[in-house]
Amino acid sequence: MPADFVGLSYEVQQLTDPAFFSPENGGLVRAFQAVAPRGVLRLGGNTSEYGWWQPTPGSPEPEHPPIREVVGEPKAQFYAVSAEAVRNLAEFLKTTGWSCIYGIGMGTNTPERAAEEAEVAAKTLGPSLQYFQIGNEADLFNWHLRDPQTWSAKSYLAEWLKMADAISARVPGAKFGLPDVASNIAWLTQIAGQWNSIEHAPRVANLTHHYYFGGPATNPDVNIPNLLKPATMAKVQATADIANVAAAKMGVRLRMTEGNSCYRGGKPGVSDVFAAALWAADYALLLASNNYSGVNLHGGTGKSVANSVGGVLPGDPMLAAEGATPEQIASHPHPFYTPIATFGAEYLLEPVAYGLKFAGSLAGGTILDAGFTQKLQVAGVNASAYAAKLANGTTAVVVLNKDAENDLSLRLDFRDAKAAKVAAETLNAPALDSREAHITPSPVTLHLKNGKIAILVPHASGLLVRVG
Ligand code: BDP
Repeated sequence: MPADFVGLSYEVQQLTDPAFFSPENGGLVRAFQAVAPRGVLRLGGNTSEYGWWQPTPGSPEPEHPPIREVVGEPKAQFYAVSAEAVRNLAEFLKTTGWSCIYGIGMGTNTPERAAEEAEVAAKTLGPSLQYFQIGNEADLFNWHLRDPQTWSAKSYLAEWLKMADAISARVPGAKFGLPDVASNIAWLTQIAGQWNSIEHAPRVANLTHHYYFGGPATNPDVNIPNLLKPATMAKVQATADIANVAAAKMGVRLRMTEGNSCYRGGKPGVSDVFAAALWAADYALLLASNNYSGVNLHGGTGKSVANSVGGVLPGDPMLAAEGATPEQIASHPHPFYTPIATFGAEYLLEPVAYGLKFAGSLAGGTILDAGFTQKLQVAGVNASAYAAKLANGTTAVVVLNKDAENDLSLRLDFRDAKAAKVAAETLNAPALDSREAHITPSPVTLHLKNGKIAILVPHASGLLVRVG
């Protein structure tokens, strides 16, 4: 599990405010560092298809191709990405200790403009640039950006290669992630199948895909019991199995570059509560166990994410229908799934961020078989567990008890660590539907006896044990 496994995903449109990703934006710098000391910021999202590169303030806006407006996708409103925003982003990344996956539009872009932007981004970001991503969720372009009769993984790859080649010509050694699909994992298989026949293929760092548990907010199936049930993670495992075959064929790793609990901006009462923290910890560690290089949970400002889905977050009219006043709605973090909530110049970690942070406790370690990780169900309790040998030699175990009622008693076997120091932290909140999450030292002192530790993980909580 790479040291920078933890990641966040933001809309490219966030760059229209150059003061946002800037070292001067101290609250955001601190929030990023609180999520993870090292992490990966991914810039992409639906809005990345509507940005145009503006190298100098006077550069004119290019002509844009016609676009069909469909529900859930942005309105045909274009915006400029400036060199100033990229310069500030570079300093922001240096200050936070994070790096970035830089998203360049495909839907309405040209290879020439993409290459021009990439050249400046590569020079400006330097070692903070992990790789480029061209296009966001191209498996959905048949809805609004391409001809549904002809659009496929094959036509996507042909177009992608033109852009990647143009970028590689101006940025020697440029690396890429692809195909960043919304959900069609078969595209990874198809691309991997075609890859070896490509002459002088561009350098690929990661095969990438997105994941939203469900959506939109109005969907009654998006609820806490469904989010936490073992079948949810079994589906994640099934996708990871397919993705791993494709990645092995291409000799690259995988990354889940954009996802969260509920698409179109999240669901109040599910995405913004403690259940989402337990889900995020479980989800991130399951992908870490499947050799993913990282996970980026999507969020940002309410405005950028609302724009990314057509202007309105479905969670808002839902809250209004439930009787919330306009003031109550306005004071709620937007989007509902965001790991970091923006309130003016203040940034607060939401419950889901604590789940990601908790999973990050194993970052930099070698994942071990925890004995029941893959069973996703422990002694009749809905729980999972993950273990890692950390870089400093410590062995760490994370147990996530997602059960709404049953506590879990376990004996952890650390047979090689007889006289070692034991430390423990919990991920907790008053209830699964609490609008809060905490990571606190375990209230119970744990002891190593004959290489074993007896633990009790109360229902709806997580426990991290470090030995060594
Ligand atoms: C994804 C898009 C992103 C949206 C998100 C959502 O890439 O821009 O914000 O869904 O629907 O499909 O919440």
